[in-house]
Amino acid sequence: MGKALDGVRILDFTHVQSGPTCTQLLAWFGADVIKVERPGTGDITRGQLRDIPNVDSLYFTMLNHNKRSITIDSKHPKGKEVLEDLVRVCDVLVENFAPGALDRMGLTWARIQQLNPRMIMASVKGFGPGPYEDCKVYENVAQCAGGAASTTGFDDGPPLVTGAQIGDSGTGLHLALGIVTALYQRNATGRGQKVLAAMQDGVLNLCRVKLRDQQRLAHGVLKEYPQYPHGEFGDAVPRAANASGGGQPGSILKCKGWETDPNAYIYFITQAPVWKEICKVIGREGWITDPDYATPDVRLPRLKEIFATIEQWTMTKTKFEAMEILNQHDIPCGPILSMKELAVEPALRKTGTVVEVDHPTRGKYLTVGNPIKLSDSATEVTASPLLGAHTDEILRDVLRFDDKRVAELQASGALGTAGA
Ligand code: CAO
Repeated sequence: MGKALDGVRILDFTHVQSGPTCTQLLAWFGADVIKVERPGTGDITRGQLRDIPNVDSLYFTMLNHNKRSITIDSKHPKGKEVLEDLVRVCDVLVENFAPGALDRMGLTWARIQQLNPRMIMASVKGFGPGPYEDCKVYENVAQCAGGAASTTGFDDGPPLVTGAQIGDSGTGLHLALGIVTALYQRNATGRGQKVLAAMQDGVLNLCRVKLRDQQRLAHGVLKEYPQYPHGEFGDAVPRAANASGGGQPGSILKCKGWETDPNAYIYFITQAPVWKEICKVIGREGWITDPDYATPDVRLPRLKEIFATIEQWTMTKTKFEAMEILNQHDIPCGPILSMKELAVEPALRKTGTVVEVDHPTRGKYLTVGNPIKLSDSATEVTASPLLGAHTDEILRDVLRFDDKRVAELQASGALGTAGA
């Protein structure tokens, strides 16, 4: 079976998390991803958060599957020549250096267009043009600057960041969409273009419901927020704890075993169309017709009490028992699943969302596979490359360098192999 992006060649100048998640997705869709790394150390994450000495970290391996690695010193004159040769034969250059780093390597947009007018140059930056455009940014900075932190957490606590890497992996996803869109447009125009995904923009895009609420606030308090009816609303969207971000109120409720298991909870949504069912399941049939509970509007000021009552029921069941019963009645809910539980979830293994990969020096480990399933472009997750594992192969097969040229380059130190 062919792959959706067969024939697309990516010059992958990414590091850490945001850029690598993007190019990993493209690799899973069939692109040939050539990861350029600094000789000796490579992507800094290879050595970060290591669990096994001298073995590429899980941080690195889980973000760089299905790629090839070439080591090039981009500041060495001969290294620069190789990079320019690669620009000529690739379709997309992806990078997430600090602002200005690529220009300092000599790879300005003007130079790239000269070398290859069809080249798409895709970048992740912390901020778009504006006062912060020169700033370096990491995940949590983006979560804070993009509006996620100010709207996450409990009303009486500080802003909170979320474990979901919406700044890095979220922006990588945005960038991947920008790249395939630019590739599509290139079919018609024959020209490349620049693609920019700023992490602040990506996080704000994912927080758009909160900008919605900011504007609703001008017309009155937010009745589905836990601050209503007794708490205070200021002039900015408050933290909504575990309230649902949509039109159907929801909350996290304790289940059987919560006293000892930190994840014995369920998310419960009091969706209006199944209100009758909810009342029957929890034994409060009276609420079906009671004018204080019968409609969504009258329930809003009573949500705290309603969820506390439902919790009396969920606490008599494990989260899986509750899930089973509630789903028989089409009541939307979801167990709070730990990473331990997700790692052994058979359905996720079956679909390839969680896969076991064999790595040449690490052995077997678990990773998250491609979460996007294409019926005509299957994903096979292969190990991340060892540092520089494909340097020779790429010089010979992609750039068509002969033995003499490869030997000269190796001797020059541009590949970090001088004297090796
Ligand atoms: N050979 C030689 N030098 C290389 C090289 C290679 N193959 N690859 C990179 N370098 C050099 C760069 O040229 C740059 O040098 P100069 O600053 O002297 O020009 C240098 O390595 C460091 O690049 P950097 O500034 O991008 O890296 P950093 O570790 O200082 O900063 C980060 C990391 C992530 C803060 C920054 O890259 C950034 O803000 N990126 C954009 C936003 C982003 O993607 N953030 C998410 C990161 S994941 O949480």
